[in-house]
Amino acid sequence: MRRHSLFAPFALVLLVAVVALVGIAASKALPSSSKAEPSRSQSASGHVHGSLSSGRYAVAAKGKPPPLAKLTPTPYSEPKVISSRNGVLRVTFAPHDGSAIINGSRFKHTRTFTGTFPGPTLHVKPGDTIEMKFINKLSQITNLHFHGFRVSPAALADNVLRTIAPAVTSKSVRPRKSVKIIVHIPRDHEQGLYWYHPHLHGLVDGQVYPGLAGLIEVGDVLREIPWLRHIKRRVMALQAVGLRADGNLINVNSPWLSTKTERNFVNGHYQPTLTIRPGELQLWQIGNISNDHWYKLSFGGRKFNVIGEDGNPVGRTWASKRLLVPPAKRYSILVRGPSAGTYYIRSLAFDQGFEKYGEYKLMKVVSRGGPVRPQKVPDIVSPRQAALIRDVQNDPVNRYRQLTFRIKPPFPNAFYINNKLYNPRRVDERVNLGQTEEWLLRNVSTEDHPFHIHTNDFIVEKINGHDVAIHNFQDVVSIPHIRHGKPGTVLIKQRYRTFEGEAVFHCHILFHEDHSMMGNILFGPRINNPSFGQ
Ligand SMILES: [Cu+2]
Repeated sequence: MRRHSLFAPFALVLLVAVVALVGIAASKALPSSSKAEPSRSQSASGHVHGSLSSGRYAVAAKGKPPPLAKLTPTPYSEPKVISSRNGVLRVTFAPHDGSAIINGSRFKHTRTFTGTFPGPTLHVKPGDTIEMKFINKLSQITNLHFHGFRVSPAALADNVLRTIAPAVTSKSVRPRKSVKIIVHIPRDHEQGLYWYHPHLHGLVDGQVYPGLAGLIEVGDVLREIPWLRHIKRRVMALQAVGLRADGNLINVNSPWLSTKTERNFVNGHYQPTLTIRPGELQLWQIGNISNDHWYKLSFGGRKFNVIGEDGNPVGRTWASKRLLVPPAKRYSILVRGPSAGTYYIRSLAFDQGFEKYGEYKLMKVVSRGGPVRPQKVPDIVSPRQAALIRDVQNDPVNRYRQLTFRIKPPFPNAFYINNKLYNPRRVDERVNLGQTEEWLLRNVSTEDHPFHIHTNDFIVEKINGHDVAIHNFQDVVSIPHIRHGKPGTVLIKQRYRTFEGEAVFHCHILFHEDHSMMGNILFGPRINNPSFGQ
C-alpha cells in the first residue's frame, strides 16, 4: 500500500512498467469507458507470475486519489444463516465476479460465493457433514478452506492443495461444472467460531479481499454453561475494503488502497449500532475475515470476557480491556451492558511494523431499557479443554523445530520461511500423528506476521522468551517483529491429534502468503505413544 523503503529502486522500475502496460492495455484492449483498475497478471494456469503492482508494497500513488464513497452508518444486521439438518449441511457455493451490497449500496468488482458481502454464516454441529456443491464461476482457479477446522486435509475435504478449475472458460463455454466438497466434522470437534475462504496459492489476497469469505459456527461455545444458553448472541465478521464514489471497489493491488482509503465493516455495515440493556450479558463472536487488516478492539476501558479463541473454548475465562485481532483471528467474548448511554467499540492505534493503524470507531453500542438481573460471567468454560491443555503442556517434546520468517527483496516474491519460498511440490515439515512438537517461530523482519497452521491447533508457551498464560488452543498467533536487532519469537507446542495428509502453515497477511510465506506440512502415520490420548 504505502511505499516500502527497501522497495524504492524496484518500485521505480515497476511504476514505469505499470504505466506502460496499463497504457497499452487501455489503448488496445479495454473499452475507453472501462472503469476496471489494473489487477494481477495471470498465466493461463491461473498462477501468478509476477504482478503488475505489488499490493501492500505498491509504489505510493501520485496525484489525486479517486473520490471515496460517502458512508453513513446503517443498522446492525448479521449475514444469512445456513444450518445443517439431520446431520448434513447442504449448500451451493458459486464464487463469481459481480457486485454486492456493502453498507446499503451496491458496489462493483466484488467477488462473492452467494451474492452477499460477507458470505452466509454456516451453522454446523460436531458430527455433521458439509456437502457442498461448488461451481467456480470465476475466470481463474480457486478452492475452499475451512479455517481452523480439525478435519481431513485430503481429497474432497479441507484440501487447500486442490485446484478447482473455472466452470466456464473464456474460450469455450462449457456446461457449468460443479464439484463436491465434503467435510466430515468429528464428533469431538471443538465448538466456536470458524470461517471459510479460498486458499489457492498466489490468488488468495485477490479472492478474499473483494468478498470471498464468511463465518462458520460449530456447535455452541456456551454448551457447558447451561445458565447462559439463552443470552443474546451475535456473530460479527470484520472486513476492510476501499469503496470509491463511482460505485467500484478499489482493487486489492491498487496503489490507492491504503489504511487511509480502507474502511472497516461489521457484517458489511459501517459503524452499525448495537443495543444492549444495562447489566445484560451478550455473547459476541468476532472474526477477522479481512485480507490483511489488524484490529485492536476496545470498549472504552470495559472488559471483554474471553470464553473462546480461534474456535476453541477456553479452560478458564480470561478478561482484557483490549483485544488484538490479527488477520484470521476469532474471539468469543461475553460483554456486559454498561449503564444507560451511548458507547463505541473502537479499534485503537496499532503499529504492525509496516502498517500504522490509527484509532477509529467500529461500532456504536447503545445501552438502554430496564436493567436486567446481572448474569454471572463463568470462571470455568470447558473442563475438557482445560484437561487437554494440561495434557499437551505435560507431553514430552518429540521434536523441536525452528521457523524463521524473513522479508528479503526484491518484491513481490520476498517472503521467506527458513530461507525458502513456497513450493507446492515440496514437503517442508514431516510430522507424525500421536507426536508432540515445539516450534520456535522467529521473526527477523520489521513487521508482525500472523502465523497460522492447518488441521491441528497449538498452545502458545512463550512470546519473546517470556512465559505467557495459556488459556486455550489457537490457530493464529502474531509473531512480533524484530526490535533493536532482536528477532521477535513465539514458542508454540502442538500435538498432532488426527488426520493424515498434507496441509500448510503460513503467514495470514494474504499478500505475504501469496508471495510465498508458506510451507507444506505432511501429517504422517500415527506413532503409538501410550501416554497420549487423542
Ligand atoms: Cu506476514
